[in-house]
Amino acid sequence: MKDLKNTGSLAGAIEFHLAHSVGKTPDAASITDWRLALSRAVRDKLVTPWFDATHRTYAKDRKRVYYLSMEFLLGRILEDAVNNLGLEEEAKEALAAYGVNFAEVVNDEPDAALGNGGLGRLAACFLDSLSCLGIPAYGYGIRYAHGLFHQSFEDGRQVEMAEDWLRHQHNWEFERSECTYDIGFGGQVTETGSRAQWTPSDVVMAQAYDTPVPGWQASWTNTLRLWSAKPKKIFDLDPFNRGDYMQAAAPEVLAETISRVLYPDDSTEIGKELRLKQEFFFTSASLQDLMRRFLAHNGDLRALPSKVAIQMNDTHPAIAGPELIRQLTDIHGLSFEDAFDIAQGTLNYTNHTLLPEALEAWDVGLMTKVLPRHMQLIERIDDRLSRDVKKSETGVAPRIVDNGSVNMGTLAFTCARRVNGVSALHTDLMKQTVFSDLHAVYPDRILNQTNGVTPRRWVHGCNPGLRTLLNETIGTGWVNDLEQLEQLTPLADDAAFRIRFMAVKQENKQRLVDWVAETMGVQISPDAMFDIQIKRIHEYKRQLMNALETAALANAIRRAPDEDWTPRVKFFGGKAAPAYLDAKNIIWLINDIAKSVNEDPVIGDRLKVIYPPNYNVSMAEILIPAADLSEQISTAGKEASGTGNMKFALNGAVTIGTLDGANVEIRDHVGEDNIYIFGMTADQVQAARDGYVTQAHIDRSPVLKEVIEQIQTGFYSPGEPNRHRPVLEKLLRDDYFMVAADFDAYWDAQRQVDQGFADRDAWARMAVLNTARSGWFSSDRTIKGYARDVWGVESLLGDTT
Ligand code: H2P
Repeated sequence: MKDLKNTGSLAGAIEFHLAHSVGKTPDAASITDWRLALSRAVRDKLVTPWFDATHRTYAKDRKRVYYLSMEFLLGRILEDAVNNLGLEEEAKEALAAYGVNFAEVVNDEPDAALGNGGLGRLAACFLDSLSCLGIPAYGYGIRYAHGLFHQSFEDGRQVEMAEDWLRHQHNWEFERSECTYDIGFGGQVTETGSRAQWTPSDVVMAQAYDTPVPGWQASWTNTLRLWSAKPKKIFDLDPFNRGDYMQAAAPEVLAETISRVLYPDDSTEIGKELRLKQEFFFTSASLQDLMRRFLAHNGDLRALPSKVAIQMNDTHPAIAGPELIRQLTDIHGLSFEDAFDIAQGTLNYTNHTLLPEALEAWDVGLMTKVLPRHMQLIERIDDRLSRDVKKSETGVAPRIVDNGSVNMGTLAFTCARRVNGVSALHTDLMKQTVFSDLHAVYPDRILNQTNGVTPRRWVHGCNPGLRTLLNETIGTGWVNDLEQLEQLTPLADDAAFRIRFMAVKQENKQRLVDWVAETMGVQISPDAMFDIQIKRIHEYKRQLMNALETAALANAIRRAPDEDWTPRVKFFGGKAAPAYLDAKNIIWLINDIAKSVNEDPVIGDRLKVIYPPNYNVSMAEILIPAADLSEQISTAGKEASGTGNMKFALNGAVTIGTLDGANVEIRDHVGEDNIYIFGMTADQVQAARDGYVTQAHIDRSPVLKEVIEQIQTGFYSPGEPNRHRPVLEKLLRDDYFMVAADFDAYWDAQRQVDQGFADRDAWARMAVLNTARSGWFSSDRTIKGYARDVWGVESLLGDTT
């Protein structure tokens, strides 16, 4: 194939694009202009490997993976692409020739925040690993015009504003105006002969936008295809000519609403109908697209499972079951039974949480109104499930349609060949709790694939100091073979290496100190322990417990300031879903505690609390490399896996955590002497539910009691003692996540951490061992597991025949 590689210098390409794509001369160019020019120049370099990968997949007629996800939390793209292509030095030099700073240019890029948290970020890590491993794959999702909201604090309270990542040209994507599919809603179903015909009442168009996803050194490049909603008819000329511009624009506005915003997780007040439409919109477009690709080379629909593996990332695309069956029956004329078998052989489902509120259930009335044909098919799938239940003789019959709702978890499970959890503990709990009935019917279906994170972004990209140290110590192979980090294990006992390792940590801490000074105007000491909890704000993640412990520590310091305290800076970062009031109240309390602690001259540098607003991927890239202590303190049994926990350990932070999610596996890998585990296990949490009385736990803990009383009497909200009453009332009435029960164990573990950190040498050893033994948590390992156990696909890397 013709080499389209932009083989000229990067500098030349940047100049070219500055002139020809951006329309600027260097003297007039802003940082954003330089960014757009650099992005184009880098994107050019991706085109040849991208075409190559596509052609090789077609030529070999290989099985492809389709990862359907409502969320892809990509963060910034430019720096990652520059790193993956090995262009960092060249880019720096090219820009420096114009007096332009590379870091400033890459930091100008807005985050692509098309996700809420771990689920969306996992999808982004998976895209990276799929490309690095040379597995033919597409990510399919929604091109939201507005990603996760922008968070600011006003007097300590979260304020949300629409995010606007597409304000400037988005230079990574290729718009595919020719690639569109009709997506119907509502309407009627009629029967002609044995075939059903769905005539929707509303139709919008899904239009594709493609972003190439380069693997390490661009050896393979896959595609992220995001769908944007467009009207079938642009606007109504009649009302326009009458001067009724609003009515003229109505069809456009209505259609585009579908891909306008990313819904925040755990939001209870969402526009339910719109959310369901979003889910169907991208699922149907993706299935139509992959069927077109399949049919271009295959005449026999029965071959679909051998050529296509579809992953449903959570229940959000669970409508894929009925939609694929609809396409196979109503469009391609197969019988329901055949269509079901083909769909089920093709689809797989990942469960990411057992929290009941996150397992979607749609009202039957709403489903019937929005997707009448699908509702019919769901009933038939439910019958099929009942038949399988009878055959399996388990006696318990889970239903998809139950109590007037369509249970999407049960639907996804029934339609899937494989169902996986995201950590060993979570997968066990799936079998024992939420999916126990289905597991009894389909005992071979559930398997585990513990999450992972990409080392390209989460070490190589975000931690240049560690990258250099690793390259110098064990060579560069670790970047796409992370278990090579194990070679560091003996070096934990090498004093000289420990000093170098901690020097990198210190540099990263200094970088964070500077960032905090610059963005928040607060001075902190890089010699303090940096203790970090960053993630969505949710009661089960127990930021509240951390906040209460912070207040308790402040009390202890105030009482005895001259004691030998281990100085700490506690960082919090995270957003609460706008409708999740309890979580927003926790944010308010944290900010009030922060204010009181930070202003107290008696406490001084012994304790500081930093909560930078608008936590996102880019912020995580500054915080994680600088962490000494990683807070993973969820109620055991509630955090399905976690991925932040892995990023911290990889970057040499020591974890304080419960035996929850992947913390269990982190402990197994790093060794129990190199992690601080505390609190109840998942079984103990269950056992403690009966007769649980919050007040009894508080009464038993003078430390906690004091803090609760302070909050009650307005210590943290002078002049307004009732401000934080809702948090306390909730805690006292319904401490479902057992903050009070675990508090003392947490407090004790934190005091051990204080002692541990005071012995800097011993701490350094733990830090090195955390990095050395976290190689298993690469998403490359996870994706290899999916490829082998779930999808049955192979890498095409190295296969040049
Ligand atoms: C969720 C789970 C995490 C898990 C992640 C990816 C939904 O993410 O809660 O435990 O690691 O999916 O599987 P999060 O809470 O971070 O939004």
